[in-house]
Amino acid sequence: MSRLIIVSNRVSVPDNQGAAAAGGLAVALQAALAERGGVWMGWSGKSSGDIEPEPLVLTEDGNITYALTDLTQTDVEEYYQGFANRVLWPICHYRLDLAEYGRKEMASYFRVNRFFAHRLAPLVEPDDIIWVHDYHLIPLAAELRQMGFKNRIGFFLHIPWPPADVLFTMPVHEEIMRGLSSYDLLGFQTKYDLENFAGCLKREGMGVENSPGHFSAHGHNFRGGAYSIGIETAAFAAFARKAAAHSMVRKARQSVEGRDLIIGVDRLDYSKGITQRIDAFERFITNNPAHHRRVTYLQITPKSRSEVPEYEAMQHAVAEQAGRVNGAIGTVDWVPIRYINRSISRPVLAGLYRLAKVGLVTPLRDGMNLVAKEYVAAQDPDDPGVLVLSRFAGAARELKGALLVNPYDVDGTANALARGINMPLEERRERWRGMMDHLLENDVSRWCDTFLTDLRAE
Ligand code: GDG
Repeated sequence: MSRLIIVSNRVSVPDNQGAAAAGGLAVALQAALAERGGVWMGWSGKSSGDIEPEPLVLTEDGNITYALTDLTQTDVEEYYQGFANRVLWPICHYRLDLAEYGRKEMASYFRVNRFFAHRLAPLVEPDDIIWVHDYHLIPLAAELRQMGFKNRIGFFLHIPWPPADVLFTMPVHEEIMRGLSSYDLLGFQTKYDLENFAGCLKREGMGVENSPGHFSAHGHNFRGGAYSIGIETAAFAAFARKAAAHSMVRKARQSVEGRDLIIGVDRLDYSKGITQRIDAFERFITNNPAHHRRVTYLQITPKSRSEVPEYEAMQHAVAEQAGRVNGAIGTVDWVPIRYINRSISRPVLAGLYRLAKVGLVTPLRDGMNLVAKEYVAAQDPDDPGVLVLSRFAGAARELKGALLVNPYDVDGTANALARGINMPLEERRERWRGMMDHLLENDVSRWCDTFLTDLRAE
């Protein structure tokens, strides 16, 4: 079997607690690498200041080699915080209003991709297959091709792909489309993202779709498909069952005794719809006085990308909003919203999912959303909770037993919350069983295997 090389902006190097602590995606990729032997290359997360980064730091772990590079401070600011997080991320999440174009940032994005290609090149052998992840590294295959590499190269996009009218607002959209056309296989989260990509390619005659999922553009034939990412379902379910005994989870259970728990878990990101969700929770309480003092909404929101101004502003906005709602509807013995603005450990998270009667997952736009899948996997089969899920998350295409909502519709989300909280046991069980069966069958190992099998096929 050919060796696998994975390239992603950040690399999940197993720490002394073992790989499992890193979460489903890292575990699946590490398993795929261990099976075939291989290399995982990416940015170390560190800056080399204003001097050229040292050569790659290689760490061997069994038959896996982790290859890390630093980036200069200018590249961290322009490539990562600038173009990746202030242009591609907002555009792919349909936030044209938040995209900040700058020539320096765009140039840095392509420069860093060339730098990655040059650092990777000495490690690549002719039979290796190369799997590139996410929006930071779209031009990587084009750079490798220019250097003469003929390897099979695949790309998986973890975030949504927008329609042409949105993408084309980006000044370098043609270069980005050209970059994607250099891969052999493009993986998207859903068929809607794939359709959007095909629409972008055809709109200005940049390429053609010869048959469904088979494209030609810029003199290269390639394929595209929908590969919805999963979680380690069975392992996470067992993990959540055990986590119920964790001391922090027991304390949490005691502290909500007699009240229903609603849980939200999101990186602090404007795409996750956190402020709209808090509005919906407040509306739910206002419209349903019977639930006043009878529910607790726990929102766990680790800080994310705080160097980017929009994220810093949001941090203040969410804290202020949660405080305002607590002030407006709370009582001396009831804090309606518990807001935690930092990361909590994975076992505690799993136990809290299981404790919650409703999982409230309402992104304004999301490639997939693994929280929705983890919430389902963590439930007690005898007494499962209800998933309230945004129709704009990729996961909504799969999790048919969820109560689907439009997160922009505050009343609609408030009504779904009421329906979820009051849902009879039989209906909860039936909805949950269907979703769980789907997640067991379509777990992250299957996602990984399917993509790699298709990438290997000529
Ligand atoms: C991108 C795409 C796509 C969150 N808070 C804590 C914590 N988490 C973990 C969750 C989950 C992960 O972070 C978040 O994954 P999501 O999928 O929900 O969202 P993104 O980070 O935006 O991921 C997304 C994904 O890539 C995979 O393709 O689904 O659409 O945007 O695993 O559990 N984990 C711990 N403490 C926390 O406080 N331990």
